[in-house]
Amino acid sequence: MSINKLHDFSWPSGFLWGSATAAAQIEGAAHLDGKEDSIWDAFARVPNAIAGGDHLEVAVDHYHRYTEDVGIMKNLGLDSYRFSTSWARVVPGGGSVNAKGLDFYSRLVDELLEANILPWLTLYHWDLPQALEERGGWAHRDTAYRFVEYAQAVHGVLGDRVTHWTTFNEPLCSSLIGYAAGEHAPGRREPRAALAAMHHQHLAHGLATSELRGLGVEKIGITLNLTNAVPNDPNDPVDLDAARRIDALWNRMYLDPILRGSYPADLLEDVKEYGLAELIKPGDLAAIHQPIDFLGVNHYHDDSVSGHPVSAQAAPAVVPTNSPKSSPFVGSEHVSFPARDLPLTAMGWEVNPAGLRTLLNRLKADYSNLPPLYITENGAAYEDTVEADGSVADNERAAYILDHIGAVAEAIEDGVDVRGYFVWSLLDNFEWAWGYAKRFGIVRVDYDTQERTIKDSGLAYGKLIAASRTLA
Ligand code: GBH
Repeated sequence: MSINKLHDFSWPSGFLWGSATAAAQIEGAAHLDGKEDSIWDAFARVPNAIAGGDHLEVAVDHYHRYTEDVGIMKNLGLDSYRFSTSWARVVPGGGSVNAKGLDFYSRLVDELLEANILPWLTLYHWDLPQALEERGGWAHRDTAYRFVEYAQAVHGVLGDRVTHWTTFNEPLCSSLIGYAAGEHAPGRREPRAALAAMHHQHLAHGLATSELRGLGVEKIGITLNLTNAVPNDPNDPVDLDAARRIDALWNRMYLDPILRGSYPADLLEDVKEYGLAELIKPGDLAAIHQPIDFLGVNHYHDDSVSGHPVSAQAAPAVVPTNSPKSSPFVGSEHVSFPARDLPLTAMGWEVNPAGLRTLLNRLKADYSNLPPLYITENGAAYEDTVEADGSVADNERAAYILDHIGAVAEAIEDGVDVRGYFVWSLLDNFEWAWGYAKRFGIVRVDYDTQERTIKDSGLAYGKLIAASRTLA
């Protein structure tokens, strides 16, 4: 969609323009005011776990600069800000509540409301208290019950002001990449534990959703990262089977229990040797299958999938440093991801905005009870250069964002109920296993001075938001 057409597009009324971050990636203050280690603080101390030996101790110092950051959001014209609370700040040892930690979020929420920006809160964006990992982490069923207590604690302080609650961000990553591939915290390489983590996060989502609902929360949902798994050769049954497996593992393993109350039968078959079926206790699926008010969709790229080995072409890399590598593709370890003729971002991810339109239409077609959708993350890493005048001419990122927003507009024209778009990310930040080496921000952060500069992509996004308002 051309930029003119995009600026003239009439967005559904109330469409939310936002930007997203996550606690561990921006806050810093990793051991201040009672906060203790999360699994990411501990993981950062494992040699070679994180590129450049980077850690989360200071990050982009949002803990001390949140007032300035909210000012930037206001400048950009954002309707909403998606952030997460840190469990290790709120319930540091996994047991008693840290009032000082909660107070930070209380001040942040006040600042947002003052600026007329809707707080969009996520409870779990990957930073489990290390104390709970030491008791088994997500592989241990008990962690699901601890999560409900944590949700209650956050609600106790923010429930009077926060209306939009998300239980989990991308459980795929915090189960398969953290517990099977070992590329994310806690760095375990145990496929059985990864499926247990996945199931227990599902359970935690369901239990916390009913709990929060009972406490009177207005809107509750979950954010999933969804990726089209495209068969490399659509006429090759081996590739078709590989794409089906990856679709099951990446998309349907999350969508189906939440929206249909069951795991896909083909997935249960694919992962049979890893004991998922044996973990499911009577009542679990009913507990997971709670009505939700929205589904958050994080989308970055598609992948071409093959069942044949592809030499010299590894699986989409999460991090280059941590070897030996173990597979996140539990039960489908043989799959490969052949490169296609598409431009790539600095993460090596394909740029293909049409994939987002396809994905949104697929959700509508496949799930009859689909709640309203919000794009809760979409964005790109590029190697930015700072111009002599201090500006950042990140034209590729600007194009990536506008083209994907265009794909959302087309999906809306197709009849898909999409109600908001949050760009990832507001600020350059700690990109997990890549440390500070990859920049996703629409605002540049100078990591020496912590100075913030709105990049050209941020200016273009702000313009689009302003244009959508003059039409409304
Ligand atoms: C998001 O996840 C995160 O929510 C955010 O914190 C992060 O900073 C941002 O995106 C940018 O990375 O081959 O099975 O290992 C990233 C989305 C989904 C991309 C999983 C890599 C690899 C799947 N990721 N994908 S696998």
